[in-house]
Amino acid sequence: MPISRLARLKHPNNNSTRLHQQTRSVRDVSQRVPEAATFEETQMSVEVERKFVCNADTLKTLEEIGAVCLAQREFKDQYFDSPTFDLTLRDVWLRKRKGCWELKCPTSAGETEEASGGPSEAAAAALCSRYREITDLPDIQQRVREELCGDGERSASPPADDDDDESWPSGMNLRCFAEFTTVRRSFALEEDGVQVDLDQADFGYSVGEIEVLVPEGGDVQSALEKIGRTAQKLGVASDQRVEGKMNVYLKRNHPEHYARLLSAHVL
Ligand code: V4E
Repeated sequence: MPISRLARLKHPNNNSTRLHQQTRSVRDVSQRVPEAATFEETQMSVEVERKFVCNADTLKTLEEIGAVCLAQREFKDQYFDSPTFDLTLRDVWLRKRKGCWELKCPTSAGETEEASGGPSEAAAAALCSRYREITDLPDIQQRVREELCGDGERSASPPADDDDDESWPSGMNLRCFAEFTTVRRSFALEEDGVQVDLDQADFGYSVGEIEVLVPEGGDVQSALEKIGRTAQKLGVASDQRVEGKMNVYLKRNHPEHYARLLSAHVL
C-alpha cells in the first residue's frame, strides 16, 4: 500500500474506531500514520509485496514481534476491464477504491533492477510481486488508452467525457468485472518501511501481505530482504506463492477469465 493510501487512513471517513476495539492487544499509534506523500513520490513508487496465509495466531505473532497497529478500515474495490480482457491480460489492473481510481501495472524495464543473488535469493524474490501504482486520473486514463489502443498518437486526444469521474470507463468500453469489500488491518513493523496488511474479503477469503514501498530508483533488493526477514519473523516463510484476493474471486466467479489469465501467465 503506497504512502498516499496510508495518508488516506487518516481520512475522517475511514473507520478507525473499530480498529481500536478489535485490536486492543496491539499498540495503536494511528495518530502517527505518516502524512500524505507528494504527487511525485506516489507516482514514482513501486510496491513490492509478498502475500502470506494468515491464521488465528497471526495477530499474536505480530504483537510479539512489536508490530504497531496503524488502522483498520473497510473498502469496496471495483475492477474494470474491456470485454476481451485487454487490461488484465497485460497484467494491468484498473480499480475504483473508496471513490478513487487506481491503476496497478507491471514495472517498466530497469525500474526494479535487483542485485543478483544466489538461488535462495532468487526464490525469495519470486514470491514477491512488484507493481507500479498510478493514482492520478489523467495519467491512469492515458495509460489505459495506450493499453487498449496500443497507439501513443491516438492517446494524445482523449474522448470528450474523459474528465467525467464516473462515465469515462464506459466511454472506453470498460465494464466492472469484479466487486468485493475488504476489511483491512494495517501494521507497521520495526523494520524500516515494512507494513503488514491483514485482509478479510467479503467472499470468505483472508490473506496477509508484507509490503515495502520503493521510491523511484530505490533499492528493490533491500526491500526484498526486508520482506524476507519479516516473513521469517512472522513464521510465514513458505516457498509457496500465496493466492491474492483477485485470484480466488475470479476462480470462483469468472472461471473463464481466470483460465485466460492463467494461460497468459498473469496469475
Ligand atoms: C490480481 C492482481 C492485482 C490486483 C490487485 O491485487 P492485490 O494486490 O491482491 O490486491 P490488494 O487489495 O492487496 O491491493 P493493494 O491494496 O495491496 O494495492 S495487481 C496484480 N495482480 C496480479 C497478482 C499476481 N499475479 N500474483 C499475486 C500474488 N498477486 C497479484
